[in-house]
Amino acid sequence: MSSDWEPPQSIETIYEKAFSMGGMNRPTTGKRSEEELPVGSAAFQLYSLATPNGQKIGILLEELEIPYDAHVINIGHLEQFSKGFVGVNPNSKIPAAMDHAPVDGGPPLRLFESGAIMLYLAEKYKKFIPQNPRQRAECMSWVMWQMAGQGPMTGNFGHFMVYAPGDKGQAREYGVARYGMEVQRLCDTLDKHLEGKEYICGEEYSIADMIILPWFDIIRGKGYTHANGVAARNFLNMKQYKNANRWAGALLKRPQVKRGMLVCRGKPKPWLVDDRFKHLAKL
Ligand SMILES: N[C@@H](CCC(=O)N[C@@H](CS)C(=O)NCC(=O)O)C(=O)O
Repeated sequence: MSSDWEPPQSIETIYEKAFSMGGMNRPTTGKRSEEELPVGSAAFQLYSLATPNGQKIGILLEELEIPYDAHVINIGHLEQFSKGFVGVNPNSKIPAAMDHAPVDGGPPLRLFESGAIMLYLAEKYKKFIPQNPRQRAECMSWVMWQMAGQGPMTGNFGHFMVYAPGDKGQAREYGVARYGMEVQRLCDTLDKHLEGKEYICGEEYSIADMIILPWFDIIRGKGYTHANGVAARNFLNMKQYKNANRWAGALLKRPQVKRGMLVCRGKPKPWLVDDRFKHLAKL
Protein backbone atom coordinates (compact mmCIF):
# COMPACT_ATOMS: atom_id res chain seq x y z
CA MET A 1 0.00 0.00 0.00
CA SER A 2 1.46 3.40 -0.92
CA SER A 3 1.77 6.13 1.68
CA ASP A 4 2.31 9.88 1.42
CA TRP A 5 3.61 10.00 4.98
CA GLU A 6 7.03 8.72 5.96
CA PRO A 7 8.13 8.83 9.60
CA PRO A 8 11.41 10.64 10.25
CA GLN A 9 14.19 8.65 11.91
CA SER A 10 13.26 9.85 15.42
CA ILE A 11 10.32 11.52 17.12
CA GLU A 12 12.17 14.65 18.26
CA THR A 13 11.93 16.26 14.85
CA ILE A 14 8.13 16.18 14.88
CA TYR A 15 6.89 16.40 18.45
CA GLU A 16 7.48 20.13 18.64
CA LYS A 17 5.03 20.48 15.74
CA ALA A 18 2.39 18.53 17.59
CA PHE A 19 2.67 20.57 20.76
CA SER A 20 -0.65 21.38 22.32
CA MET A 21 -2.10 22.40 25.68
CA GLY A 22 0.58 24.92 26.58
CA GLY A 23 3.62 22.69 26.79
CA MET A 24 2.03 20.24 29.23
CA ASN A 25 3.35 17.23 27.35
CA ARG A 26 6.98 16.26 27.48
CA PRO A 27 8.73 12.96 26.80
CA THR A 28 10.07 12.81 30.36
CA THR A 29 8.41 12.69 33.76
CA GLY A 30 9.24 14.29 37.11
CA LYS A 31 8.81 17.50 39.12
CA ARG A 32 8.96 20.90 37.47
CA SER A 33 8.50 23.02 40.59
CA GLU A 34 9.23 22.79 44.33
CA GLU A 35 5.77 23.32 45.92
CA GLU A 36 4.55 20.90 48.56
CA LEU A 37 0.92 19.75 48.81
CA PRO A 38 -1.51 21.06 51.42
CA VAL A 39 -2.66 18.54 54.04
CA GLY A 40 -6.00 18.90 55.85
CA SER A 41 -7.18 17.25 59.06
CA ALA A 42 -9.07 14.23 57.63
CA ALA A 43 -7.38 10.87 57.20
CA PHE A 44 -8.16 10.84 53.48
CA GLN A 45 -6.63 13.60 51.36
CA LEU A 46 -7.74 13.90 47.74
CA TYR A 47 -5.74 15.86 45.15
CA SER A 48 -7.91 16.22 42.09
CA LEU A 49 -9.94 18.21 39.59
CA ALA A 50 -13.54 17.76 38.40
CA THR A 51 -12.69 16.10 35.09
CA PRO A 52 -14.36 12.70 34.48
CA ASN A 53 -11.37 10.88 36.00
CA GLY A 54 -11.61 13.08 39.08
CA GLN A 55 -15.41 12.90 39.34
CA LYS A 56 -15.34 9.12 39.80
CA ILE A 57 -13.54 9.51 43.12
CA GLY A 58 -15.75 12.40 44.21
CA ILE A 59 -18.83 10.22 43.70
CA LEU A 60 -17.40 7.31 45.69
CA LEU A 61 -16.27 9.54 48.58
CA GLU A 62 -19.71 11.12 48.78
CA GLU A 63 -21.40 7.71 48.61
CA LEU A 64 -19.13 6.34 51.35
CA GLU A 65 -19.87 9.38 53.53
CA ILE A 66 -16.38 9.28 55.04
CA PRO A 67 -14.53 12.41 56.14
CA TYR A 68 -12.09 13.67 53.51
CA ASP A 69 -10.31 16.83 52.44
CA ALA A 70 -10.24 17.69 48.75
CA HIS A 71 -7.58 19.89 47.18
CA VAL A 72 -7.91 21.33 43.68
CA ILE A 73 -4.98 20.54 41.39
CA ASN A 74 -5.18 22.93 38.45
CA ILE A 75 -3.65 20.97 35.58
CA GLY A 76 -3.90 24.03 33.29
CA HIS A 77 -1.47 25.73 35.68
CA LEU A 78 0.75 22.61 35.63
CA GLU A 79 0.23 21.93 39.35
CA GLN A 80 0.45 18.18 38.62
CA PHE A 81 4.19 18.70 38.18
CA SER A 82 4.88 20.12 41.66
CA LYS A 83 7.29 18.26 43.90
CA GLY A 84 4.47 17.44 46.34
CA PHE A 85 2.11 16.05 43.70
CA VAL A 86 4.80 14.01 41.97
CA GLY A 87 5.54 12.46 45.38
CA VAL A 88 1.96 11.16 45.46
CA ASN A 89 1.63 10.36 41.77
CA PRO A 90 4.94 9.89 39.90
CA ASN A 91 2.85 9.86 36.71
CA SER A 92 1.64 13.48 37.25
CA LYS A 93 -2.07 12.98 36.53
CA ILE A 94 -5.12 13.69 38.66
CA PRO A 95 -6.70 12.09 40.65
CA ALA A 96 -4.26 11.14 43.41
CA ALA A 97 -4.72 10.69 47.15
CA MET A 98 -3.09 9.95 50.48
CA ASP A 99 -4.59 7.69 53.13
CA HIS A 100 -3.19 8.73 56.50
CA ALA A 101 -5.06 5.89 58.25
CA PRO A 102 -4.36 2.76 56.21
CA VAL A 103 -5.78 -0.51 57.57
CA ASP A 104 -2.34 -1.94 58.41
CA GLY A 105 -1.70 0.97 60.77
CA GLY A 106 1.49 1.74 58.86
CA PRO A 107 2.73 5.04 57.44
CA PRO A 108 0.53 7.13 55.13
CA LEU A 109 -0.18 5.36 51.88
CA ARG A 110 -0.16 7.01 48.46
CA LEU A 111 -2.74 6.25 45.77
CA PHE A 112 -2.85 7.07 42.09
CA GLU A 113 -4.81 5.88 39.02
CA SER A 114 -8.54 6.42 39.47
CA GLY A 115 -9.38 2.71 39.15
CA ALA A 116 -6.87 1.79 41.85
CA ILE A 117 -8.23 4.49 44.17
CA MET A 118 -11.81 3.23 43.66
CA LEU A 119 -10.85 -0.38 44.35
CA TYR A 120 -8.79 0.58 47.40
CA LEU A 121 -11.62 2.56 48.98
CA ALA A 122 -14.30 -0.01 48.12
CA GLU A 123 -12.20 -2.79 49.64
CA LYS A 124 -11.21 -0.77 52.70
CA TYR A 125 -14.84 0.04 53.56
CA LYS A 126 -16.31 -3.18 52.07
CA LYS A 127 -18.93 -1.15 50.26
CA PHE A 128 -19.98 -0.76 46.64
CA ILE A 129 -18.02 -3.85 45.63
CA PRO A 130 -19.93 -7.14 45.43
CA GLN A 131 -18.88 -9.75 48.00
CA ASN A 132 -20.28 -12.61 45.90
CA PRO A 133 -17.30 -13.85 43.77
CA ARG A 134 -19.27 -13.99 40.52
CA GLN A 135 -20.68 -10.52 40.95
CA ARG A 136 -17.27 -9.27 42.05
CA ALA A 137 -15.65 -10.65 38.89
CA GLU A 138 -18.30 -8.94 36.76
CA CYS A 139 -17.71 -5.68 38.64
CA MET A 140 -13.93 -5.92 38.04
CA SER A 141 -14.47 -6.59 34.34
CA TRP A 142 -16.44 -3.36 33.99
CA VAL A 143 -13.95 -1.38 36.08
CA MET A 144 -11.14 -2.56 33.76
CA TRP A 145 -13.34 -1.90 30.70
CA GLN A 146 -13.69 1.65 31.89
CA MET A 147 -10.02 2.17 32.67
CA ALA A 148 -8.57 0.55 29.55
CA GLY A 149 -11.32 1.33 27.05
CA GLN A 150 -14.02 3.89 27.73
CA GLY A 151 -11.81 6.48 29.50
CA PRO A 152 -8.81 6.57 27.14
CA MET A 153 -10.89 6.26 23.95
CA THR A 154 -13.34 9.00 24.94
CA GLY A 155 -10.46 11.23 26.07
CA ASN A 156 -8.65 10.75 22.75
CA PHE A 157 -11.87 11.45 20.85
CA GLY A 158 -12.25 14.69 22.85
CA HIS A 159 -8.66 15.65 22.11
CA PHE A 160 -9.06 15.37 18.34
CA MET A 161 -12.57 16.87 18.36
CA VAL A 162 -11.85 19.89 20.55
CA TYR A 163 -8.29 20.40 21.79
CA ALA A 164 -5.87 19.45 18.97
CA PRO A 165 -4.26 22.39 17.13
CA GLY A 166 -6.55 24.03 14.59
CA ASP A 167 -4.11 23.66 11.70
CA LYS A 168 -4.01 19.85 11.93
CA GLY A 169 -7.21 19.26 9.97
CA GLN A 170 -6.31 15.98 8.33
CA ALA A 171 -4.92 14.43 11.49
CA ARG A 172 -7.95 15.65 13.41
CA GLU A 173 -10.43 14.15 11.00
CA TYR A 174 -8.68 10.79 11.15
CA GLY A 175 -8.46 10.92 14.95
CA VAL A 176 -12.10 11.92 15.34
CA ALA A 177 -13.21 9.14 12.98
CA ARG A 178 -11.08 6.48 14.63
CA TYR A 179 -11.78 7.34 18.25
CA GLY A 180 -15.35 8.54 17.65
CA MET A 181 -16.30 5.22 16.10
CA GLU A 182 -14.69 3.33 18.96
CA VAL A 183 -16.51 5.52 21.49
CA GLN A 184 -19.80 4.68 19.75
CA ARG A 185 -18.94 0.98 19.87
CA LEU A 186 -18.14 1.23 23.59
CA CYS A 187 -21.40 3.11 24.22
CA ASP A 188 -23.25 0.39 22.32
CA THR A 189 -21.56 -2.25 24.51
CA LEU A 190 -22.70 -0.37 27.61
CA ASP A 191 -26.18 0.19 26.25
CA LYS A 192 -26.74 -3.45 25.35
CA HIS A 193 -25.41 -4.56 28.73
CA LEU A 194 -27.81 -2.25 30.56
CA GLU A 195 -30.92 -3.59 28.81
CA GLY A 196 -33.32 -4.53 31.61
CA LYS A 197 -30.79 -3.71 34.34
CA GLU A 198 -30.84 -1.03 36.99
CA TYR A 199 -27.10 -1.06 37.56
CA ILE A 200 -24.00 -2.41 35.81
CA CYS A 201 -23.94 -5.40 38.18
CA GLY A 202 -27.68 -5.99 37.96
CA GLU A 203 -29.39 -5.06 41.21
CA GLU A 204 -26.27 -4.02 43.12
CA TYR A 205 -25.05 -0.42 42.89
CA SER A 206 -21.24 -0.55 42.74
CA ILE A 207 -18.01 1.23 41.84
CA ALA A 208 -18.58 -0.01 38.27
CA ASP A 209 -21.52 2.42 37.97
CA MET A 210 -19.58 5.26 39.59
CA ILE A 211 -16.50 4.81 37.42
CA ILE A 212 -18.37 4.59 34.10
CA LEU A 213 -20.88 7.41 34.65
CA PRO A 214 -18.67 10.54 34.35
CA TRP A 215 -17.16 9.66 30.95
CA PHE A 216 -20.56 8.68 29.56
CA ASP A 217 -22.09 11.85 30.94
CA ILE A 218 -19.49 14.17 29.43
CA ILE A 219 -20.36 13.08 25.89
CA ARG A 220 -24.10 12.85 26.38
CA GLY A 221 -24.13 16.31 28.02
CA LYS A 222 -22.42 19.57 27.21
CA GLY A 223 -18.85 18.29 27.06
CA TYR A 224 -16.62 18.30 24.00
CA THR A 225 -18.22 20.97 21.85
CA HIS A 226 -16.11 22.23 18.96
CA ALA A 227 -15.67 26.01 18.59
CA ASN A 228 -18.02 25.88 15.57
CA GLY A 229 -20.83 24.67 17.85
CA VAL A 230 -20.86 20.98 16.86
CA ALA A 231 -21.39 19.09 20.11
CA ALA A 232 -20.25 15.53 20.78
CA ARG A 233 -23.75 14.57 21.93
CA ASN A 234 -25.20 15.29 18.47
CA PHE A 235 -22.11 14.32 16.51
CA LEU A 236 -22.12 10.85 18.13
CA ASN A 237 -25.94 10.68 18.29
CA MET A 238 -25.86 9.94 22.01
CA LYS A 239 -29.67 9.80 22.19
CA GLN A 240 -29.58 6.37 20.56
CA TYR A 241 -28.24 4.79 23.78
CA LYS A 242 -31.61 4.52 25.49
CA ASN A 243 -30.68 2.06 28.26
CA ALA A 244 -27.46 3.86 29.12
CA ASN A 245 -29.22 7.25 29.18
CA ARG A 246 -31.91 5.88 31.49
CA TRP A 247 -29.22 4.44 33.78
CA ALA A 248 -27.19 7.69 33.79
CA GLY A 249 -30.28 9.84 34.39
CA ALA A 250 -31.27 7.74 37.42
CA LEU A 251 -27.77 7.86 38.93
CA LEU A 252 -27.53 11.61 38.44
CA LYS A 253 -30.65 12.06 40.60
CA ARG A 254 -28.74 10.82 43.65
CA PRO A 255 -27.57 13.75 45.84
CA GLN A 256 -24.32 11.88 46.53
CA VAL A 257 -23.63 11.64 42.80
CA LYS A 258 -24.56 15.29 42.26
CA ARG A 259 -22.13 16.37 44.97
CA GLY A 260 -19.47 13.91 43.80
CA MET A 261 -19.50 15.34 40.28
CA LEU A 262 -18.73 18.77 41.77
CA VAL A 263 -15.78 17.79 43.98
CA CYS A 264 -12.77 19.94 42.99
CA ARG A 265 -14.77 21.98 40.51
CA GLY A 266 -13.09 25.32 41.20
CA LYS A 267 -13.44 24.75 44.95
CA PRO A 268 -12.86 21.50 46.87
CA LYS A 269 -16.55 21.09 47.83
CA PRO A 270 -18.46 23.79 45.93
CA TRP A 271 -21.80 23.01 47.62
CA LEU A 272 -20.33 24.33 50.89
CA VAL A 273 -19.31 27.72 49.50
CA ASP A 274 -21.24 28.39 46.29
CA ASP A 275 -24.88 29.52 46.52
CA ARG A 276 -25.71 27.74 43.25
CA PHE A 277 -25.00 24.37 44.85
CA LYS A 278 -26.03 24.96 48.48
CA HIS A 279 -29.25 22.93 48.02
CA LEU A 280 -27.03 19.86 47.64
CA ALA A 281 -25.43 20.20 51.08
CA LYS A 282 -26.13 17.40 53.51
CA LEU A 283 -28.54 18.34 56.30
N1 LIG B 1 -5.50 6.62 33.88
C1 LIG B 1 -5.50 7.81 34.68
C2 LIG B 1 -5.76 9.00 33.79
C3 LIG B 1 -5.66 10.29 34.55
C4 LIG B 1 -5.65 11.50 33.61
O1 LIG B 1 -5.48 11.36 32.39
N2 LIG B 1 -5.81 12.68 34.20
C5 LIG B 1 -5.77 13.89 33.41
C6 LIG B 1 -7.00 14.74 33.67
S1 LIG B 1 -8.48 13.86 33.29
C7 LIG B 1 -4.56 14.72 33.81
O2 LIG B 1 -4.22 14.79 34.97
N3 LIG B 1 -3.92 15.39 32.84
C8 LIG B 1 -2.80 16.22 33.10
C9 LIG B 1 -1.62 15.94 32.22
O3 LIG B 1 -1.75 15.14 31.27
O4 LIG B 1 -0.57 16.54 32.44
C10 LIG B 1 -6.56 7.68 35.78
O5 LIG B 1 -7.60 7.11 35.50
O6 LIG B 1 -6.32 8.16 36.91
